[in-house]
Amino acid sequence: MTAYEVNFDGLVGPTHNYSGLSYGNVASESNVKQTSNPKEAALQGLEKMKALHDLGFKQGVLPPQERPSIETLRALGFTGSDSEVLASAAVHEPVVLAAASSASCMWTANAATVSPSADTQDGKVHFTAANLNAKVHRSIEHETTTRILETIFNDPNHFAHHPALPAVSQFGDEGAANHTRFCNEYGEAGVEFFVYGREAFRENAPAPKKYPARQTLEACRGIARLHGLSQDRVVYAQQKPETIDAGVFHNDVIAVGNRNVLFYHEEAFLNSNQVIEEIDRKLLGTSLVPVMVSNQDLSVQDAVRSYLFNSQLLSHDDGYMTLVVPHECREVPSVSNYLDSLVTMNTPIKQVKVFDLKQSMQNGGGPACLRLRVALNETELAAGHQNVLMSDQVYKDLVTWVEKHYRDRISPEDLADPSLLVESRTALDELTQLLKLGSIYPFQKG
Ligand code: SUG
Repeated sequence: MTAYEVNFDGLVGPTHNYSGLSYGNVASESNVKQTSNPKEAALQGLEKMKALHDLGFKQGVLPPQERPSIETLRALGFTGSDSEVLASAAVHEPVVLAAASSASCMWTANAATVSPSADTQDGKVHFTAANLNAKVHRSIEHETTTRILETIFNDPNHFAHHPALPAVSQFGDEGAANHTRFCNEYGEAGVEFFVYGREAFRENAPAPKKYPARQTLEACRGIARLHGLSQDRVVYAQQKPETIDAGVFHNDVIAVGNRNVLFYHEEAFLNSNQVIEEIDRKLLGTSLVPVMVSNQDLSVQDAVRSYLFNSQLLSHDDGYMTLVVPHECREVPSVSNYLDSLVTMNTPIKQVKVFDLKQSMQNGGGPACLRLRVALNETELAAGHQNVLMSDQVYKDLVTWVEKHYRDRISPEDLADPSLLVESRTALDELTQLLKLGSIYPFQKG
């Protein structure tokens, strides 16, 4: 049966802002307190979705979450009306208000880990929402993420959902940003590749010195067990600790894989050669094509600055691949030159497509951060919620919706504005009707 990779992009929420909440994420730290433009951010994201849909790729959209999260603020002891809760948080704990207001769920590569049915013991597609417990503002995403995924993939004959792993640092999990699947065809059994930043339970194991390693080996193993993956087709690899300290807070900032291709930087993994050999050995029906970028080609610093590896590697029917990169790749000369030579090399990557995603990029989110990949066969695709799949009409409706509800500037002080909460809820309520999702947000449940 034909199977596809469907990319589900996160729709940027109405509170998109720059609060510098992600220590270890260079862009987030360096753009703190800048004025954001949520309208532009959402339109940039939608443009990418529409362009990939127009190119014939399967594209879906995931709705943003309710922000500011009054629920979070109340759980931390703020009381009174919703406006009073906001006002009090702004005075007493502005950082907590910023965390409760972040639109960070737009980076759906961190929403969950997904294992296609061809890889799992029970033949279902498995989803585990990521606990994202390394950062306060992201740790509040997973409950709603699970609810949204259960709503979209709601047929128990085909889909299995697991709640996030226990939210402690030993099981820190950042979802698909650290997970790649290699295969011959999407519908055939593949190799699931889990990348972690540290081991929680082994003393003196290598770990970064400056920045946090958000993902643990123990979390990866837990997910592989939950999803019923065969150990014969799972590979674990550790990120180089120095690379995390250079700003590579997720593996998808230094490597991207699709089908039988792994595009990666020399400094991505500890024991690179072993890792490549193991993936190749476990891969059925094809051989791994490693496309390594060396230090000589490009420094890790330029990779972080440009987000070259936070690209989407997309397969065409004829076997060739397109690399979807952020515009910043054309602004860093070493990267731009590398891209020009890449398409002439003997690899399946034959085309580069550039997108302006600056609003998201300034928070450290490139093309790959904005999408969650779900490989589905035809039956599974038909069993999912159809109204979140991109079409000319859905695109038109969403652009109109953004134009109607979103602000074109948000500065840090605006987060305390009670009308931002009302605007956000009004917009989300209309969105759930537009996408026929029913009640998925706390405010809709009363
Ligand atoms: O978790 N930035 C996100 C970016 C996530 C990128 N995702 C992937 N690499 N897959 C993060 O660090 C910044 C929010 C702020 O500072 O306001 C933020 O959360």
